[in-house]
Amino acid sequence: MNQPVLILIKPDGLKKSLTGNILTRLSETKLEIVAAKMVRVSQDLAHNHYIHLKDKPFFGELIKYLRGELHDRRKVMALIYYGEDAINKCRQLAGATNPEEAESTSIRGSYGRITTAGVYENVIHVSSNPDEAEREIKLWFGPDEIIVDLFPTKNIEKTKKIAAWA
Ligand code: IDP
Ligand code: MG
Repeated sequence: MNQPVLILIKPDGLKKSLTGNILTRLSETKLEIVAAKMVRVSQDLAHNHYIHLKDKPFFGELIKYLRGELHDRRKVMALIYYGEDAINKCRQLAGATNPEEAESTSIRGSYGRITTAGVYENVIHVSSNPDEAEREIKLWFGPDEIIVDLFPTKNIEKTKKIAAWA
């Protein structure tokens, strides 16, 4: 079954210049990239993204990590890959959450580490199941930013000043 998956190259991945490397690894999946952008992560976005972990002792540090406060890189790269069994394929390549337990040839096994503050810096985020993928994609992307129709949309009236090229 074709499905979408949200991928984030986290601030440590960007700081370590791993973007090309990670995208090359992911291209082994033969999945299609249907959206991509650089994002400055707000407190709200980070909090909502990791809401399932909000009671964990490492939550505060995890939010700082995703926002780039630990790496002086206030950005992440967000992508949506789409295709057959996309979630499984990407999670296989990413490896286990704990980089020390991840297979050594996986992305996290190759490039991840555990900080002295105890956060797993594991270079990449991959949605863990179809429901999470849908929830996360709707947090990170609007319908207009994705080149295929993934989920139902509605039209809303919005009057807001936006920046345009001068
Ligand atoms: P996942 O990223 O493999 O789906 P989640 O359980 O969703 O794993 O955790 C989200 C992120 O929180 C992980 O990628 C990692 O950066 C961090 N994390 C998860 N569990 C721990 C932990 O036990 N200690 C420190 N950091 C953790
Ligand atoms: Mg997860």
